[in-house]
Formats: sequence, structure tokens, C-alpha cells
Amino acid sequence: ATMEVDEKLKARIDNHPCYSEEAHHHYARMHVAVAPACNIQCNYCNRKYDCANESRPGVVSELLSPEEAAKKVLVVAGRIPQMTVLGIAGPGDPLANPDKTFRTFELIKEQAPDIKLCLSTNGLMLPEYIDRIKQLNIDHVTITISMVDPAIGVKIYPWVHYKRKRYRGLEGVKILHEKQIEGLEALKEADILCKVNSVLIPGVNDHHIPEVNKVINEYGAFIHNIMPLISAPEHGTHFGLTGQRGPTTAELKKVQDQCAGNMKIMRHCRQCRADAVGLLGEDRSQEFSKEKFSEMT
Ligand code: CLF
Ligand code: SF4
Repeated sequence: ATMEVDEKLKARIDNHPCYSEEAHHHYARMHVAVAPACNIQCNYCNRKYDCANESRPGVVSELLSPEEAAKKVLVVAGRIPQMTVLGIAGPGDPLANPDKTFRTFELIKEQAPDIKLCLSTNGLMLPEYIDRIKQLNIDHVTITISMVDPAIGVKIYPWVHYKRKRYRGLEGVKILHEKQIEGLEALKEADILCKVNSVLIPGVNDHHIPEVNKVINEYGAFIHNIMPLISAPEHGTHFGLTGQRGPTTAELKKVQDQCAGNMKIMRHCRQCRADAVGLLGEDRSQEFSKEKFSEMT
């Protein structure tokens, strides 16, 4: 039975460049930057730049309307035949911009039904929108979960904005944690493949990530992507006044290895821009800037 399950799973991920290590050499993804707002504050985030939870801090992606985004997807799909997955991953949180995010997915579903849809979120609004996600047939969802203990969460998230109210400190973090776990459960229930990203912050959650890994495994996440915090002033990121830094390559590998017994660990993440285009290792976003893709149609 396990073999059968593995085969089915394989078929579902074998052209997704992030979910399958092999696929990333042959299949491309693109992101459209339609979601500027965010509903939480991460200490390391500088909102002028892309969301650091799924992408590359220090980069300013070009914002598009849903209509522009759909047009761009058609142009790119026509020129890059390996383009299999369209993701929305920022520059803020896609589910803090539900109208723009879901309108974009709708248009792409209508106009390019073969393209798989992928969504990355901090998870706060995931339980709220799970039905839309199911309706739209979104294949893959990523939640960024960097803690499963609110006492650690308070060192990462100073506030959470939930349903028109701002919650500071522990109160906010508890809501975020609860919604992230509810979101995981809802995805499992809906049979949507879930990847979890964790931002590794030395001195804050490095000893805690194996616990995160254990919990997300129990809740049925399929792959764990432990990403290094990129914290350099030139990247626009910072860590409050406490001066946290990103991990070294060895520190990152150590934590990834600690978690590897449990479930699949993603090690080929490139921390993409919110408007990335192409294979994971290449960046063709400039080739398809707004100015250029408008001329291509
Ligand atoms: Fe984009 Fe993310 Fe979907 Fe991939 S990226 S929304 S799961 S289609 Fe991939 Fe890029 Fe790493 Fe993300 S390499 S940052 S994990
Ligand atoms: Fe910034 Fe992303 Fe955190 Fe929002 S979720 S505060 S955009 S890093």
C-alpha cells in the first residue's frame, strides 16, 4: 500500500520544481507579484522589499494587477515551454490580499488550465479561505511556520493583525499559531499538498526547529524547507535591536540534518523573488518586466 501511495504522490509532484528535487532541473515556475499587503509583522521584515518568508529579501518586485498578471503568465507560458507552476508568494502575504490573489488564480485557471497553481502564506488567513483554495483547485500550498511555541514566537512576531484588530505580543502570536495549525489540518483534510517553510534564526529558533519539524510532520506536511534568515542591512532586513544574524551554511545544514530522519527536507530552495520567472537556478524576471511583456502581445 505504501508503494502505491508513493507512486501517486510522485505523480503529483513530478513537475513541480520546489516539491521535487529532480523536477527543478527540468521544470520552471513563475511568480506574479500581485499581493503587496501583509497582516503580520516579522521582526526581520522590511516592507519595502519582498516577503522574506518565501522569497528573497532585498528585492523589490514589480507589482501587477490580476489582469496584467494573467497576461504575463500567458506570454511566459508561450515562451518557456517548461513552465508548469504559477505561484503567488508576495511581495506581502497573498491571503492578506484575497481579492487580488484569487482573481489572479481565477483568470489563470480560465485562460491556462494546464498550469498548476501554488500559493505561499504565513497561514493567518488560511482557515478562512480554504474553501476558495479548494474551489480553484490550487495544487500546492506553503505555510511559513517558524515556531510552534508562542513563547518563541514573541521573539519573531511583534504583532498580528487579525479581522480588523491588531494584537500585540503573546496574544497575537497565539492567534497566528492556532491558525497555522488549523490551516495545516484543513489542507490535509482537503488533500492539498502542503510544504512548510521555516526561517532559521540563530539564537531565536535554531534549537526549536526540530520541534517544528515534528509537529508539522504529525499534521501531514509533506516537505520541510528550512530557509536561512537573510539579515543584512543591504538586503533591507534587520532584527529589531537585538542584532540577530543569518545562519552560516554549516549551521543551516546542521538543522536540516537534524530534521532529515522525519520527512523530506528541501535543500534546493533559491529564495525566489516575488516576480521570479524560469528554472529555480536562473532569474529571467527582467526579461519579462512589465514594459517588456506588454510589448510581447
Ligand atoms: Fe513559488 Fe514557492 Fe510555489 Fe515554489 S518558490 S510559491 S513553492 S512555485 Fe520554491 Fe522559490 Fe524556494 Fe519558494 S525555490 S522560494 S520554495
Ligand atoms: Fe514581511 Fe512576509 Fe513577515 Fe509579512 S509575512 S511581515 S511580508 S516577512
